[in-house]
Amino acid sequence: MNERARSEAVAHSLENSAFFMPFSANRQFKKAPRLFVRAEGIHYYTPEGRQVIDGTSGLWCVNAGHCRPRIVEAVQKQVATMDFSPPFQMGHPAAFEFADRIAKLAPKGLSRVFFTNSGSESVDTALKLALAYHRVRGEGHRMRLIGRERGYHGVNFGGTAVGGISGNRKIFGALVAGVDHLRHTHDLARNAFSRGQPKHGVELADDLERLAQLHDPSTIAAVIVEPVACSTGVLVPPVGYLERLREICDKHGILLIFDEVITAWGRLGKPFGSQFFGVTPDLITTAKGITNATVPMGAVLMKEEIYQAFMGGPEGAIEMPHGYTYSSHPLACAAGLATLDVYEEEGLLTRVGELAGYWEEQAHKLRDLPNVIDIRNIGLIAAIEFAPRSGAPGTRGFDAHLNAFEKGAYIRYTGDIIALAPPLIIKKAEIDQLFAIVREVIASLA
Ligand code: PXG
Ligand code: PLP
Repeated sequence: MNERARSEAVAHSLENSAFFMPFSANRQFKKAPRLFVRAEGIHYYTPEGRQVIDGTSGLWCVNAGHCRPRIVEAVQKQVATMDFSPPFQMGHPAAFEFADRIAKLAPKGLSRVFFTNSGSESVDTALKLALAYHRVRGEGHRMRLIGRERGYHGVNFGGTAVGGISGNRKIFGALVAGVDHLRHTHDLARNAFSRGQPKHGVELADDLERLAQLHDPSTIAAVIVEPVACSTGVLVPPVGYLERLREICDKHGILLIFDEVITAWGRLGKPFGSQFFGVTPDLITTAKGITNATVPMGAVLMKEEIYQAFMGGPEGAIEMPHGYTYSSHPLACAAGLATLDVYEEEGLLTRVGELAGYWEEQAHKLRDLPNVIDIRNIGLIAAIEFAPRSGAPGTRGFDAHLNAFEKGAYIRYTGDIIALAPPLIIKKAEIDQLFAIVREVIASLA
């Protein structure tokens, strides 16, 4: 069967498939599917055997590259030894070992780790921990949660509520009571084509002070932000912004949560983004690269004081009535431990420090292309924003995504923004290849 006939056969067979695809245009996709069947290193392979560069590390998660033998073998060994072990009132050694190794990499003071299975679960877990922490300390009046416009905190109820991407919220009703949002930090007029952190916008952090005064600071439990807001199209925090949020939180006894589902695990050249920015939150949510995405897993890291606040009751009492059937799943812990081995042996948690300058140079070379209204970058992340087509916003982004796939690169898009974040093992020559494809794609976009 030739390539075209095979694609048509696949397309035909998917058109009535039972699979309700997440965050996808189901009908459009099922008519013209884009499938991957194999992955290795920085590449995916289609059913026809075509090689496609993974320009976004899957969904910002395969930081060490695909199908790393060490991780594959660790998972294979674990699944044949103990497939599952109950996490409530029972344990298995790898869970303790993995938590301890994560805590060693974490910003100083964030010494305790709660396991979940995804970023969304990490976010809802962190929000519940924040509310419960205040409550056990006698500050149960702190019930409000503050997110930020254009923030993405996953899809569970808490995360949807504090999230600030309108399209992800508006059809789901009233969500969670007592939530408000800071203004976002996107400012093309002042900051277009910034390299790294934009210069303007520190004052946007004062929006937290405004909300604190509006609601009374003593009603606010926590503020959650992504250090770099990635899903919405890569909004890098203005210089001084995260520091100012930290100060305002300290002033009012508000917990600061950094959602590091994407910014952890070397993406910015440090184990955690908070270490890159030099601002330490009270809780960190993470997932994705924690297991190199081989097995789903997430985690919430917290300051010692938060953990200790729950340890005051009778010793036989369950301190935290929260957890998932699959919290600290043995396969996830095996994958996670092997992932940390790979990260450490290959220096991947700091490699981006050396690569980021080259990455930035190559990204900003696209500036001369038509319709490009902004390029922004930090660590091994870049976004290119296009002017919307008149009357058809979002179509340039989608066309870029499709066209790139045809030309041999998988890249994410949101609206008229494309986002690049390849595996941290990428070589300079491969960065050149990726940008060469992206250049051709943008040049061909009407
Ligand atoms: N918080 C942040 C900051 C995220 O980026 C989540 C929470 C939710 O994680 P889970 O594992 O429940 O999906 C995320 C996830 C994209 C894209 O292309 C980004 C995410 C997921 C899917 C696609 O921008 N981020
Ligand atoms: N719903 C029901 C009926 C359950 O029994 C459970 C777990 O026992 C859950 C939901 C939660 O599932 P999970 O722990 O996988 O998040």
